[in-house]
Amino acid sequence: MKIVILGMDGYIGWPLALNQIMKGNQVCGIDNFSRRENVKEMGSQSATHILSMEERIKNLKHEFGNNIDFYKGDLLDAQFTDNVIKKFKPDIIVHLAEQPSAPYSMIDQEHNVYTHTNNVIGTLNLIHSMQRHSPNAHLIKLGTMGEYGYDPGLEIPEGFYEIEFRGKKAKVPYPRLAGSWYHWTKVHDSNNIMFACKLWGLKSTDIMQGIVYGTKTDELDDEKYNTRFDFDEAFGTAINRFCAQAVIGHPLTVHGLGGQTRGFLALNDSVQCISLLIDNPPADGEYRVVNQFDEQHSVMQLAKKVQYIGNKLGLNVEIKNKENPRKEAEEHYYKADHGILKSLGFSQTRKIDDEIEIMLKHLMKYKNRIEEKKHVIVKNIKWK
Ligand code: USQ
Repeated sequence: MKIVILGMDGYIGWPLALNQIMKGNQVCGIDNFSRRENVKEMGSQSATHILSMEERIKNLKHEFGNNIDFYKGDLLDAQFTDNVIKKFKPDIIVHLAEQPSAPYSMIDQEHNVYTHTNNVIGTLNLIHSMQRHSPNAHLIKLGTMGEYGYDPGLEIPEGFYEIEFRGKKAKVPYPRLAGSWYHWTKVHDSNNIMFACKLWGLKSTDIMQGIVYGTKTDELDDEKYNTRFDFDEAFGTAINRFCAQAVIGHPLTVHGLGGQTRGFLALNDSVQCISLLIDNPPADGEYRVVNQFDEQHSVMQLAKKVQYIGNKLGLNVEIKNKENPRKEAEEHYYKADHGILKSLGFSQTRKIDDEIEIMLKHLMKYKNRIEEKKHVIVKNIKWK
């Protein structure tokens, strides 16, 4: 199969590219390297040492032959996007090329508008190019569980639900109640893609993904293939940040009482899920939504896990609650379906406790790189 991976330089894009090349698929990667730049803007760097894309491609070609192409470019450049889709004529397009940080989008107007432009307009350019040059391709788009939000206190289905209103029944999109400007960009994308499927008969899977954690996948054994790992306040997510903090003896930064609950999944399982979706497309014209996570925990439960496992490894891990810089409830009801991926054959390969141990041991090798940038751990980006 011919697969375009948009955002191939990213945390998930890179291990996914390795996974697909090792499966014998032909991969064409695209990236504008904005993640590297945006992390630098935060004053930070990846904890793991990562190679440049040029070096990564050189190593891959050396080991796996010429089944890989890479183009530096931006989805905001409609001509560039069009040229790539026209030239490569992919069977599958995996779209991971978005600004992924909620805190980054909340810094100020400029960061909010940048996130909206990058994510929403970039996706619009992509679906127009698809319609022109690859209308039969399967678009796999990374959305987020955060599109549903964490407020309504209702169970969450996978994308759609049945309602009865004034005597009539219908299956309609489940309400989206996102909690940051970033999360809203994903909602706008979802609406646009759903409409494109209806209008042009495109087929797409919209992934509502939970929080991904870890440094390793089955394909990432060799340090030269490391994927990035962020721990700054904007680009590091809770569990990855807690592990980086534990390694340098920084108290774990639990927001409020840590009562917010999320769905989680290991990097290896995120790659496994996307790979399953690649192999199992929806019908022509179908817009399919899948909820992609496997374990559910509160932030405080996570911090306690990192503390327990870290202490077992000889670290001295302290937890420190801090005032929550976000607009979030202290606690909330959370129960979300996630059966579609299981029905396609997904089964968890990494349990959170095991992966935390693997991650801590791996990050200990990079303690100096985390120490060097420890000032980025608390920046106090507030939801204003
Ligand atoms: N949190 C802490 N301490 C920290 C960092 C975060 O207590 O040092 C708390 C936050 O207040 C929040 C929870 O942990 O309640 C999750 O925050 P997060 O930064 O790990 O995740 P979030 O902002 O929700 O965004 C991340 C990814 C995003 C993805 C999303 C999936 O950055 O790309 O879409 O997870 S989900 O959370 O399911 O919406």
